[in-house]
Amino acid sequence: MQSQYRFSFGPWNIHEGADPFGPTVRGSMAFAQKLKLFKPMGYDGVQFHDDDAVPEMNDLDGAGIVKKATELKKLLEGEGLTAEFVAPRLWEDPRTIDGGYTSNDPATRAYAIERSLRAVDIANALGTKLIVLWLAREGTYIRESKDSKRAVDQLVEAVNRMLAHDPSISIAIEPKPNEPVDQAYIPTVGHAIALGHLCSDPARVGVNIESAHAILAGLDPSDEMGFALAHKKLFTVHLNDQNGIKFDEDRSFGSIDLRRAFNQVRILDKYGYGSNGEFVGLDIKAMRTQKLEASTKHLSNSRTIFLRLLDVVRGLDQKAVDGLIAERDYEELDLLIVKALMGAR
Ligand code: XLS
Ligand code: MG
Repeated sequence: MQSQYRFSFGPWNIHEGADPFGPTVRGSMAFAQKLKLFKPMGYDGVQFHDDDAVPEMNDLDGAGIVKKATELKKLLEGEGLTAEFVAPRLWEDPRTIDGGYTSNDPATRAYAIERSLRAVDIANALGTKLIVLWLAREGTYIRESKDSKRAVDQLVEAVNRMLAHDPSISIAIEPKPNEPVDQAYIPTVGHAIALGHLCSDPARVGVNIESAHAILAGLDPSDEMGFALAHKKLFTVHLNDQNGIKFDEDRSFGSIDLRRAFNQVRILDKYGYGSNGEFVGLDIKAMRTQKLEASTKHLSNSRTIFLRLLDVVRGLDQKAVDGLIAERDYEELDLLIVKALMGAR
C-alpha cells in the first residue's frame, strides 16, 4: 500500500468552458498562472500535450523544440513540479482530420510519426520517460473508408518507431471506444494491451486507463485496472467520472458514482499502484456553469474525494468482509460497503 500518492493533471483541465454547443464562458488563465495552482492544491505532476509544452511546435525544427522544452523544464523546477508524461496531440492538425497513424494519406502518417518522435524529444527535455498515446482519430466514421487489420499494423509501426527513437521511453496507450471518431480502433484496455504485445518491445508498452473511457465502453474502470495490473501494464490513470454511455463528460472523480470510484481506489491501493512512481492522474473538466474564480474546484474536489475514499478502503473491517465472502453472504457485504461509503456504522 502506498503511504503517499502523487497527483497530476494537465493544463487543459483548467479551461474556458466552451463545449460543442456553446462558446467559452470564462476568461483564460495563462499557463504560468496555472502552474502556480498545482502545489497549493496538492498536485506534484504536470501532464502535457506536446504543444502545451512547446506551442507552435510545427513551426520549429528539432533543435528549436528541445530548446523551448528545456526552458519549460526550468520553469517546472522553479515551481517544484515534475512532468508526468507528454502526449502527441494528433487530433487538431488539419492534416490529421481522418487520423494520423492510420490516415489513408502516407504523408499524414509520416507527419504523425515525425510529430510523435518530437514528443519523445520533448519528454526527454522535460525529464519524463512516459509518452501517452490517446488515439483520438485512429478509427473510422464508415468502416469501408479504412482497413481495420492494416490500421493495427500502422499503429504497431508508429509505436515501434517511438520505441526505437529512444530505447528508454515507455508508452501508455489510452484507449477510448469513440469520440471524436464514431468507432475507434483501440476501444478498450484489452485492445491496447494486445496491441502492445505486437510491438517490438512489449515491456515498454502499457496503458493509461481513463475512468470515463471505460464507462463509455460499457465496462467497469476498476475491472479494467485489475486486468492491466495483472499484466503489469498500468503505467498511469486518468481518473474522472461519467453519466453513462454518451459523450465524454470528464466529471470530477467520484462525483457521479461513488461506489465505482471506491472500487477504483480499492484496486489501486490493494496492488500498490504508485510504488513505481506512477501518478494518480486526473483528466477532468469544470462544469460550464463555474465562474473563473471557482474554475479549479473540480481538481481539488477530485483529489479530496480520492483521499476520502482511500480512508474508507483502508478503514474497512477486512475480517468481516472476508467472513461474508466465505459465507457467500453478498447481500450483507453489499450493506457493509454501502454503510462504509455512507459513513454509517
Ligand atoms: C483524452 C486524453 C486527452 C489528453 C491525453 O481523454 O486523455 O485528454 O489530451 O492525450
Ligand atoms: Mg484522458
